[in-house]
Amino acid sequence: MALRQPGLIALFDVDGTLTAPRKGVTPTMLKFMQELRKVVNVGVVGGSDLVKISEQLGSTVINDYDYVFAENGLVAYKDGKLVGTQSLKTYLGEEKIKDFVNFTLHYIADLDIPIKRGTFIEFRSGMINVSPIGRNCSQEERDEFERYDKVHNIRSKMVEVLREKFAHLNLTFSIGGQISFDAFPKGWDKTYCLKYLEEFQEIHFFGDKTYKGGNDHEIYESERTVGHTVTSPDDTLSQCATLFLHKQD
Ligand code: M1P
Repeated sequence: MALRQPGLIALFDVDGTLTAPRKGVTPTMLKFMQELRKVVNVGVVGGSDLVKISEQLGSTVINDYDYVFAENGLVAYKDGKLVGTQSLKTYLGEEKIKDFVNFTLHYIADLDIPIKRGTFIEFRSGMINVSPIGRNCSQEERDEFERYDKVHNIRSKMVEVLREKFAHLNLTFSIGGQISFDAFPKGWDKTYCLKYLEEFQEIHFFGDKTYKGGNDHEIYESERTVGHTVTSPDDTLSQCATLFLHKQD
């Protein structure tokens, strides 16, 4: 068996890179990741919280990879153990959070979209996730909202308003999924997880939303990483096989 290369890590976004958006990982990808782990260190970094990442990558996810970064690394696991969390509550304070939540809920209440469900705001450890349709919509309703949003720009218009209204909070708004967007302090994007990877000289990052405005953009552009844009989980698999596995032959 080839030895793992020290100083080298392959780091993967989740939605659109290891899995289809909000869908579970395929057995083929799981098996491939375990093969990859024999030759390089492997980490995953998702915008979602650990509950959702576990739904997608499996309940043993924190033990299946060398590093798992939930909420962009604001909740970080190494070798199956929690190594760091960042708290939005401490950073912003209750008053500012309340203003943000109140304004956002009023905005959503006034929004005329075909359907609304529940859980319009999800408060996470290091970010606030906002969904105009509501997070507990069905998969079919989720897909439908995504199509509707592409035509009507519900999320991007809402982000514009929030960005202006809460300019003093210095927040980043990131549309990384199908039905929602994340709001977090500047710098708490996916580059945040790099602080846990100081020992690595070569960090290969794979993501599908590497374009400006996408939630993989900052880490893809970071001088600490070698960025790779992928178009689907199959493309991830093929690019990684070429980069890391074939050269072992
Ligand atoms: O990982 C990308 C995004 O995945 C989910 O987005 P949505 O539910 O809109 O498809 C969310 O967990 C979001 O926070 C995350 O950035």
